[in-house]
Amino acid sequence: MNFTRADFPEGFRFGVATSAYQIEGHAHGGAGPTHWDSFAATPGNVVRFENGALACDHYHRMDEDLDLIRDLGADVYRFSTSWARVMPEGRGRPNAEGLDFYDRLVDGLLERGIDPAVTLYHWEMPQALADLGGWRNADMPNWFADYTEVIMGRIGDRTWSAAPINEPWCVGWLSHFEGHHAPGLRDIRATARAMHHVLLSHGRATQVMKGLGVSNLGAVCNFEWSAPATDSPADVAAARRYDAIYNRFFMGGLFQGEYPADALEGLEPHLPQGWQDDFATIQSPLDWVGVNYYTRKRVSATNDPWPAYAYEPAEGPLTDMGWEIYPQGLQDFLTRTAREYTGDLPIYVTENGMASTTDPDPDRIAFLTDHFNATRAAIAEGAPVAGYFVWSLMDNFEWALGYEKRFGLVHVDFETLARTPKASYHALANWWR
Ligand code: IFM
Repeated sequence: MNFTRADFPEGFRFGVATSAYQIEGHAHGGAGPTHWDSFAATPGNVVRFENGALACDHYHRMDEDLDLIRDLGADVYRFSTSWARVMPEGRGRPNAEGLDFYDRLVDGLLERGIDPAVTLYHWEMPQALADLGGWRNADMPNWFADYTEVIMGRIGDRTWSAAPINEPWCVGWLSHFEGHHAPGLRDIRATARAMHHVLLSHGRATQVMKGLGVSNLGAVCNFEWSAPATDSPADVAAARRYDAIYNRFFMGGLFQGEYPADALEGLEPHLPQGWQDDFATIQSPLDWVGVNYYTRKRVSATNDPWPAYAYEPAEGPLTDMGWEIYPQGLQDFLTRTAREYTGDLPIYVTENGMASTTDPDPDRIAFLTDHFNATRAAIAEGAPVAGYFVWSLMDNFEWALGYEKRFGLVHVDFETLARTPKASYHALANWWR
């Protein structure tokens, strides 16, 4: 990797990202059950019936992991807090052990000179709230606001940045329409409500954090480039619909106070009453926006009811996820985000990386090199990109795909839990340190 820090704007921050359920080991430390535990316990949902009970056992190996981040030379560590670890029932009694854990995590980062970037929800909903309908329930924004108050009341004085919810598309669409993630629903009404309540919860949490004096607040969305399978008007329109649902719905809500017409076409009849009145909260001003980017999809039209599209097989070089390697999409999303939604607001690439079992991993080094170059190209075009965080620090629980898909810069042996930095880790350390 032939970069130096001087190849990026002054003050540009490099970092790595993880999430609670994917690394911590949810069985430890008094955390309450989550909908991912029950989803994973249902045969057919997760490969080899795996779950996050032990994961990387980061709960007990935190110091070793923080040393790895320090030795990598990362400026920022993006992690998430687990709602069910902080409040095992989702509401009411906080878990002192859980709060202490995140307190130690933040202090451990600061002691090592690393900026803590927290996300408050990265998918493991407390089961007690899932039992009440989870994101479908109109009370979710209130419960989420209460949780925000508890966790950020404890660590918000020392975090560098905070974002309420990771990847609203996955929380809303992937989990309630496609059924691939917990709670595994396939229901358009549940989907519409989840998509809207996620954004409203984001807004409520942002207001709570402002009230607490927490600084540097943002939103983290995932983006997937949408390419029509052919030039036919039907495929072009199908790709537009995919783009509306995946990319423009959330950015429209957060930064324009409206949802795109081609998403409302199918979702509007199922949105909660009075949804138009919620944009004042959803649009609470932010200090930055996070772009999670991995790939593009080729989309074709079908004769089914809305959204009437199908995914075509990916072409070209693929990662172990079967995702096309398409760095141009990152450049295009970074410039489009600034141009159409956020103007001068700093943009962070809050996740980017590849699944590969190759070790040593020249393929990951090439992938990251291409995506760093895409980021530099976007900056040259005027996009105010201020940082880039690799997904992920170490191999971890890749949700429905279990432990088979390895995104880590650090190899984890899931028998012994030994951590071994890969070639990509050393390649980054060479110029980050
Ligand atoms: O592992 C996930 C992460 O939890 C959210 N963004 C995408 C990653 C890779 O699939």
